[in-house]
Amino acid sequence: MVNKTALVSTIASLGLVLGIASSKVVAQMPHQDRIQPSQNQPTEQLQRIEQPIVNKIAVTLGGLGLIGLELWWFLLSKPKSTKAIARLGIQEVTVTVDGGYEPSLILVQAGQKVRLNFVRKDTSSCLEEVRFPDFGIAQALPLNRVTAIEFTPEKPGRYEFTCGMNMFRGVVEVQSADTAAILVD
Ligand SMILES: [Cu+2]
Repeated sequence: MVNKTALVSTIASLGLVLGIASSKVVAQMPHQDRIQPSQNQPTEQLQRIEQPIVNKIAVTLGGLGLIGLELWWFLLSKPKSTKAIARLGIQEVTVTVDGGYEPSLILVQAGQKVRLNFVRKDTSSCLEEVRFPDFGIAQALPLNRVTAIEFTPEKPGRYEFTCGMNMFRGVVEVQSADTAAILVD
């Protein structure tokens, strides 16, 4: 958390420095025009002086927009994780498939059966199949229906699942039973 905050402030200040630097460059533009006076008509010179002010505003707004985008990316776009709830010895989670997987990070315990209930709401053919290469699973997901995928992860680790074209990804994070107990306490 501390690292993330530090990273965000570093990026934000970098963005500010860049913004200031580029507005300085823009501010210097009229001077260059005076050093090298053009032999064109006077109306064109007037237009040249006006342009840097517009550029300055554009650069400032652009910089602020970039900073906002960076903050959003680092603070709000982290993957949604869900810890599986075990019922009758099965760890069950519903995964909504709509422009990706939600949740895209699923936390489970090792040595216990996992059941992921996929519900595909996305009509694109890209997401019509889900694959769990580590468990030898490739399953078609019919639209607007629950498709249960079951496996029992024996070893702790991160197990990726993807769409049929390897474009969208999710992760099943398997924790050892001991670690999971500590986290609950
Ligand atoms: Cu795909």
